[in-house]
Amino acid sequence: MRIIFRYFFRAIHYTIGPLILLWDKLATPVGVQRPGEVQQQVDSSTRNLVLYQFLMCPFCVTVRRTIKRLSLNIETRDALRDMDSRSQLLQGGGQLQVPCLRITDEQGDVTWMYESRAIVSYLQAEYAAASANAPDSRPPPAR
Ligand SMILES: N[C@@H](CCC(=O)N[C@@H](CS)C(=O)NCC(=O)O)C(=O)O
Repeated sequence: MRIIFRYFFRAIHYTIGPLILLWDKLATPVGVQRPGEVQQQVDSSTRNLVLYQFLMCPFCVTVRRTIKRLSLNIETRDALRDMDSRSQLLQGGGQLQVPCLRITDEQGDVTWMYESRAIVSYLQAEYAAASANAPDSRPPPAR
């Protein structure tokens, strides 16, 4: 069963992957604009996050698009090609599955968050409010 999954993901990787990347390039989401000091606070908070990912993984594309939409500066590490990142993910998180968001809290405790949906929900819960105050996302004034 494992081998079937492996070949299935490999097939996605080399066939659908490039198409997804092309679509992502052509329809790149527009990031929210925040006032400088709000963006600085957001940047300082996202310094504690690292996204382990594969370039052509569709689940990773979903997370990267959310990151783009929310204008977050999050370090990404390629767990396919970069062997150090791959072993960090495996040793820290326990599974070689991407996307995985490494969250380090103020006490230095680390959480390895798997599942694209969980990661998107987490990012939205943490950072969409900071976007809501941004001038570009305010509703236009009533006439
Ligand atoms: N349900 C997961 C699926 C993630 C997933 O299947 N990722 C694939 C890459 S597209 C993976 O990590 N495969 C492991 C491997 O290729 O070794 C999610 O939504 O994040």
